[in-house]
Amino acid sequence: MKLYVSTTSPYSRKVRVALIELNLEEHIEIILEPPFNDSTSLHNANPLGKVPALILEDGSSLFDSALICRYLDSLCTQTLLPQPDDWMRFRGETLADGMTDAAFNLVVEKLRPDAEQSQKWKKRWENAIQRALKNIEENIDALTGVDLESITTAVALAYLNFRLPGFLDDYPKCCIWLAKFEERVSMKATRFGV
Ligand SMILES: N[C@@H](CCC(=O)N[C@@H](CS)C(=O)NCC(=O)O)C(=O)O
Repeated sequence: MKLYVSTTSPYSRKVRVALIELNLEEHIEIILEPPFNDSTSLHNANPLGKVPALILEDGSSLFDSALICRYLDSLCTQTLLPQPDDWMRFRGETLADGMTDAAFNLVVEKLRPDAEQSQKWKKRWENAIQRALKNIEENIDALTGVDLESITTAVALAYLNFRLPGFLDDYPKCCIWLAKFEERVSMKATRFGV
């Protein structure tokens, strides 16, 4: 299998961390494919033109980090998924993914020329990040295992530190929790931009 990724993409990192935690690294070739290069191979793998995208052995493809993680998980005896009815764990993963969406939108907006940036949307995404962080901070003591919720949360917090430093300053429990999670081999091996 082949996995198209970008080294600065939080969604790519989520899948790469999951890959390592599932001990599947040897079965997957990582291909660096910055999405804004608009390569035909990425477009063939993912019509949406986004990373990550996974090419399966039969040449078909899957995309969207959450779906790819679930597919990879299905190949293993161990699992990163919560019990099917553990809705609060799924909620946690969704919250972290949504915070990453807001952060990514904000980062991309800030890359535009100053005069073209929307102050309204920037404020909206900043507010969403702040509310999500408050919620994560309140619940982070329950995040003790290694699963898709904790992986997604760790990558989302690390992405804020990478692209939007300062956001975590008011969330000490998140900082302590992230520092501990970042000691994992899977996090060290997938640092942003490397
Ligand atoms: N929901 C998707 C989001 C993927 C995504 O937005 N990836 C970004 C890189 S971080 C991308 O490829 N963007 C290119 C674009 O928006 O055209 C996922 O979880 O995989």
